[in-house]
Amino acid sequence: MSTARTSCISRNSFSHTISQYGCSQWGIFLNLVCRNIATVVILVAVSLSHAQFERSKPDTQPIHHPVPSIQDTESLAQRDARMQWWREGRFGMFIHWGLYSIPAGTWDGKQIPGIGEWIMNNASIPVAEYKALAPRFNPTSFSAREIVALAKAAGMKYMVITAKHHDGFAMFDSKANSFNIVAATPFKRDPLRELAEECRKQGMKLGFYYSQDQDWTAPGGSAYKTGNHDSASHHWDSAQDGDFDSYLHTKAIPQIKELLTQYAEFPVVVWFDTPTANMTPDRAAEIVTLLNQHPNLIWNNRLGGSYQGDTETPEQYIPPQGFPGRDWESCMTINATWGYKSYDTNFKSVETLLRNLIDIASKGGNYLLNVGPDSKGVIPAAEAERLQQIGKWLAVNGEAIYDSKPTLFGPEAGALSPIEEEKMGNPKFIPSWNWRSTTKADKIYIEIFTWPGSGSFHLVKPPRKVTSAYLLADPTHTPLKLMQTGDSVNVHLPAKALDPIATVLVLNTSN
Ligand code: FHN
Repeated sequence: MSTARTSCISRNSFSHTISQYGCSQWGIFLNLVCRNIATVVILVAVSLSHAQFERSKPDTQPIHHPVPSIQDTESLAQRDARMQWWREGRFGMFIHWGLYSIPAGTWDGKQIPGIGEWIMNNASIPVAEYKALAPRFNPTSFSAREIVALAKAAGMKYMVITAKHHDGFAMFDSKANSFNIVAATPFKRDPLRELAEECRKQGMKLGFYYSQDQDWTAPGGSAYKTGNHDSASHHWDSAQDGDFDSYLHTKAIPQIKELLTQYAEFPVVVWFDTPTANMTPDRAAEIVTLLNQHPNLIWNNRLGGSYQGDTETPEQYIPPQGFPGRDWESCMTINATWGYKSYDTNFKSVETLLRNLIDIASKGGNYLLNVGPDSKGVIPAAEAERLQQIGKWLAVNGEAIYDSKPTLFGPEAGALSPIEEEKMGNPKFIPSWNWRSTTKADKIYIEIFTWPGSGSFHLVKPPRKVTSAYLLADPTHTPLKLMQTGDSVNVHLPAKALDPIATVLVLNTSN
């Protein structure tokens, strides 16, 4: 564990390159996987114990922080209470929305490669030219009511919106800096305030993303290096040059204060991003002093300065084993960009999105699924439709996901390849997509993706005695025939799956 922690610090806090966030020390796991796709005869050798997926306070030496954070001082019970709603929620909406939705991936007539919200950096757009987008930003079709309602319909329990991304444009009413949606655009409305009101009305939790370190329009803000940008400052326009401390003290810290105080009970989450070497422990500690004044707040592991925060944040991937001992949240795009790009139609299928959610829940994590509203403030129809479909599945099967505990098995998720390697030279994890499992109290849920042709689901050595079984999508919960032979159990299934993507088999169990 301490090795993993060291690795996190070096990758998250002191890196100038974009990396996959989170520790990747999987160790030697998944030593036995037996699967038979045709019959779903699964020999479950419990090589992974339940405890490996449980989230608790890590058993590590505390890191010395200039200002102790809440995670350094609270008890395990206090931490569990603070994290409770988040752990139960499992599914959240990430919203990347800002000025970059106007160019939507195209600048000077050219399609700019890369993610939409990075267009300023990727196309080396001068500060004045980028700032000139603000007077053109008038997202009159933005409806907080509709967006919150969509998140609810999708079965999401919280949302996190970009209050300020790396382009430095604040999507809220900021007195600290006038480059914001209220002061600098004809729109003049504060979407964060409107979302806060709607979240309050509709019973949704609201969090704010804030790029505390990179800021490409404020003098002194950091920038990741792209192409031929200056090798020391990574800037592409002298208007970006300045003193990082003065950026921190005149913009980032005052704006974080505003975000923490202007919206009553929100934010419940602060989502920091891309710390660079500039975010030293002492500088991060100044931000932690503010965060500490909000004892229920949850914040991620991307503040920098060696602070670990509450949550690991694997980006665009699902860790094969979750993060033992840590809360975690996989953040993923619905197509290939976070911020809107008009020509990115590379949408993931509902099947993929739903399997991701189930896979993540089975490993004890949360799924933060991104949408990118356009310059009128509308979530593209292809994204909204997918969310509605996920919500339909959750309306029937949500019991297996919300507030669930991770799998009691493990090998069903896949195995390390004996031959294939990933980029770093480690064995490649090959996921298997037959089924996943979650648990709650005395129930074991088996989310079946590949319906067995054999007409039964077979478990060898289930970790608890199976007393009865039914399908969650069967409104009558008619008991399924069980056959116990030796130390294995066979559950008879109907010929056809009740859901083409995932049918949930519920096993009532006793110890
Ligand atoms: O650079 C950002 C990126 O634009 C996006 O916001 C993602 C979301 O996790 N975070 C950074 C890359 O890790």
